[in-house]
Amino acid sequence: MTPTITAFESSPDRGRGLARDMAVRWAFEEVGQPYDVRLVSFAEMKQPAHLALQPFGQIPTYEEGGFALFESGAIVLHIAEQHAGLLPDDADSRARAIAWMFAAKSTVEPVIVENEVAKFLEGDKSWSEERQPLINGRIRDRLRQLSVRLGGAEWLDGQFSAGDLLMVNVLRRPSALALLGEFPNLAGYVARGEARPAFKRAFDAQLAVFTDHAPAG
Ligand SMILES: N[C@@H](CCC(=O)N[C@@H](CS)C(=O)NCC(=O)O)C(=O)O
Repeated sequence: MTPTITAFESSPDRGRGLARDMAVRWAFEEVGQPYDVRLVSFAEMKQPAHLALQPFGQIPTYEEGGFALFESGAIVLHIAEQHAGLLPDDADSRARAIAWMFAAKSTVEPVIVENEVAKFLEGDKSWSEERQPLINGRIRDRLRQLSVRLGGAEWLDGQFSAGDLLMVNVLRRPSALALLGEFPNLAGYVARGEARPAFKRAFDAQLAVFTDHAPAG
């Protein structure tokens, strides 16, 4: 059965690969699994039918038959466990790849998202500008640590994995991208991820939601 995911009907970035269905689309493309997409409006995301799938009223969700899942990281892990190509066979390497998935979502992403929250929700506060260097400092610290660990390697731990997929996806967020010039090896890492044919197919599919349905004029 073809899995169905949910994605924004109307996205703040107009489908530039930042909404979190991007990682799920990319994972599907890496493993060659076709998928359907159900577009949801912001209002629908807060309705009981969607909340039953995603308790926080967000996208993406994943449905296959009677099975449903939420959280992009968990969905990518589910896809990676069901198909070859995103997790190594060797148990230790597999555990380390999963650790990088968690690192992307729970250690690197939060400091980046903090900046987005600060800009969009707290930008008008008197203390907002004063706080900015602290937020950027925390992002820079994480990027520096990641840069040291990556060193001259192509991927974080041997072959490309779901850990790299989520990490590249997180580093593509504007607040990280803005600092990547200071970390050439991370900039190269992101470029390698974006150059993967599966990334391009996923990116184009998300963008097509907005270009194909763009209002005339
Ligand atoms: N940790 C969640 C975050 C999901 C999330 O923040 N989704 C955003 C789109 S990228 C969303 O639905 N935002 C609308 C809202 O929170 O109301 C995941 O990775 O799936």
